[in-house]
Amino acid sequence: FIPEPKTLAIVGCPFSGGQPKAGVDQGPIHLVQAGLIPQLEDLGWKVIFDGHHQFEEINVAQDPPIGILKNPRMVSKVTKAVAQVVGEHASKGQIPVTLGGDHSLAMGTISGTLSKYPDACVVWIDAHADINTSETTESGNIHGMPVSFLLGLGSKVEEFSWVKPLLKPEQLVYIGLRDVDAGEKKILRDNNIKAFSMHEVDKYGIGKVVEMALDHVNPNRDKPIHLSFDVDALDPTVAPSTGTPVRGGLTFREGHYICEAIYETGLLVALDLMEVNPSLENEESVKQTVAVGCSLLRSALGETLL
Ligand code: HAR
Ligand code: MN
Ligand code: MN
Ligand code: MN
Repeated sequence: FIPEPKTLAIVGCPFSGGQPKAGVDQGPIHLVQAGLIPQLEDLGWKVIFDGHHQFEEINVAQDPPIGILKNPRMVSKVTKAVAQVVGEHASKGQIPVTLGGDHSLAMGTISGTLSKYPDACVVWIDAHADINTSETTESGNIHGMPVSFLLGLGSKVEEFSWVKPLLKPEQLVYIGLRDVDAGEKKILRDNNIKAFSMHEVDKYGIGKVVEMALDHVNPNRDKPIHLSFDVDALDPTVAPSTGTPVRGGLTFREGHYICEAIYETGLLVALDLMEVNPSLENEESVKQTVAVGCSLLRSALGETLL
């Protein structure tokens, strides 16, 4: 008897509309060209490559800012399409692995996951909290806002009415934060959202931090996990090619440890790797960042050191 291999669906999302820097849309293509698919097959997965979704059919002729939110119609339509694709893969029992693209995409991926697994928890690995509302955002870049939409915080933006506030604060935990806006700090406090910044990583060590993070969102280790990994959580010396690098980040091993520990729970149902921007820094930096991206994904999907 040969058991049906467990199946992954790679969803490439070459999208950059949630932030101003060109090139992050080329992230997924670089990750796949670096050999991601055979690397995951080598771990025993059946890998369905669902393509690089160009979202060409999404045509937004006029997209003036709403308040200061930039490209709101485009971001809304693309993330809605991503929610649909991710939800369909999840419904088939496949693990959607979404390659970004900017982190506004997580509005889609997490909506897709929650449509199939309403009790899933979200482990968000990032230098940033991405929880600005339309009231608090100073940049108007929607990649700094997806979590607030998922939680239903802030005043409603009609264009994003398709995003159902399916995530509750207790279903969310952050690791790696170190560049959080004042307005975001207040949101985290007011909503009792658990966050482990780099200060806690230094204080307790990554092993303890991951244990405490899972104890918070998944105390009985029985709920599905969506891991959303922004590559800028890593220190810029480890992952330089990203749009908003912040010094003092996770080491190579700390990043990988998080992925390994989540895999070990056996509860992973969806995975995002976001914000790899192959047009930033030099050729060596790009190679390094893309390689680290592939390597994080392998760790989250079962690669072990021994
Ligand atoms: N907090 C800032 C803003 O809202 C910066 C957000 C940068 N976000 C990302 N994603 N790179 O994590 O604009
Ligand atoms: Mn498809
Ligand atoms: Mn992010
Ligand atoms: Mn970030």
